[in-house]
Amino acid sequence: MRWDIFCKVIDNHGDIGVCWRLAADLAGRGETVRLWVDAPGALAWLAPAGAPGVQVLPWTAPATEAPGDVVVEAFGCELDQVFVAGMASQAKAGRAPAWINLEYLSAEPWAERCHGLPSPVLSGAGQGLVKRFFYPGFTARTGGLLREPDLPARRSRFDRSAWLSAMGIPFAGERVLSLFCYEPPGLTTLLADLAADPRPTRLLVTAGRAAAAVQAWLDRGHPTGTLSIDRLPLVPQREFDHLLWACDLNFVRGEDSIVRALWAGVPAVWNIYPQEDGAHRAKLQAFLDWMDAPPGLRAFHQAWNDGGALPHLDIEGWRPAASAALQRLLQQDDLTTQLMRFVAAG
Ligand code: TRH
Repeated sequence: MRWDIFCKVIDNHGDIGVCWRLAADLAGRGETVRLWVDAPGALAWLAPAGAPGVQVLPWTAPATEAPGDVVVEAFGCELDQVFVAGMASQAKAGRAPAWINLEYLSAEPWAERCHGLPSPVLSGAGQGLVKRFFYPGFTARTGGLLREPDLPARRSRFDRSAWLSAMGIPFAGERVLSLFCYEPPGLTTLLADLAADPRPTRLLVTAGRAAAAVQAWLDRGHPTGTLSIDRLPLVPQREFDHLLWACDLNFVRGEDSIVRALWAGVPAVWNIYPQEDGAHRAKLQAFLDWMDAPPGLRAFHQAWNDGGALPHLDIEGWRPAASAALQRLLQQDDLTTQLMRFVAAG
């Protein structure tokens, strides 16, 4: 089938990150995809090699091409009326494209309730058409999570030492952590704790806001003690996955990276995307509930995101919850499988 995925980059890298993964995963399964994006700049490092079957199109002017068989409106970005008019005329000809509204990820109970609901279009060029809401999620009654078919096999073949050495990162058996975050209140305490810990730590810091936040701490002259810091360049998504697989614990953020951290099967700490109305707090609690997170991991999340006394890292203690979460998810169909089935079922 021919898919049109529309993506508006609000900020950071999550919108395009999720849309690219979906586009590439669909194409990997033999689908043909046009990815319309208003700000494609990040794709230069996120997916420098592109993907066979995915055509990236600038969405800086109204899309006037004839719609494909499936139209995905990612994260409530609004389609151009001229494009919707094209969908309506295909519908009149008996070839109505499936119109999917792909939503943000949440473990809150409403994701199950709202997943799959139809939304009849009552006005405008699309009057009479029906969009359907597709909610990603962590349970069998949601649309699931993006997971390429070969991911578990690639993960189990992954050689951590070889990857670290190929990246030019020295490794002598110390614990390895990755850092991808905004400016979480708990960061400075974490850095000080790691520096003072008798066990050596290597912290792999991603480019951008995480690197700037760590640099600000270093600039204040804090001693680094047993903490070694390596700064990474922006790497393609595939390498980003490898980074998460190479670590004993991952600090992640946003939407896509927390999902990828789950696939790594090791503990993760989520710097949730802050929303002005504070809605992110309920979202974080729902995720920790679903994770069956032990009290120490919950307390760490609380302080990491909102401030207060930061508990010590307990990687070993948090590992069983991460393994169990991975096993639960592997029993469920991935998002692309479910989306294709949802579209086929009409
Ligand atoms: O960048 P994020 O914080 O993104 C988002 C956006 O802010 C979005 O508007 C918001 O709604 C959402 O969060 C909740 O975090 P996320 O979602 O993890 O996306 C980051 C992407 O960047 C992910 O696909 C991984 C990728 N990435 C790389 O591929 N290589 C890198 O070197 C880095 C640092 C990231």
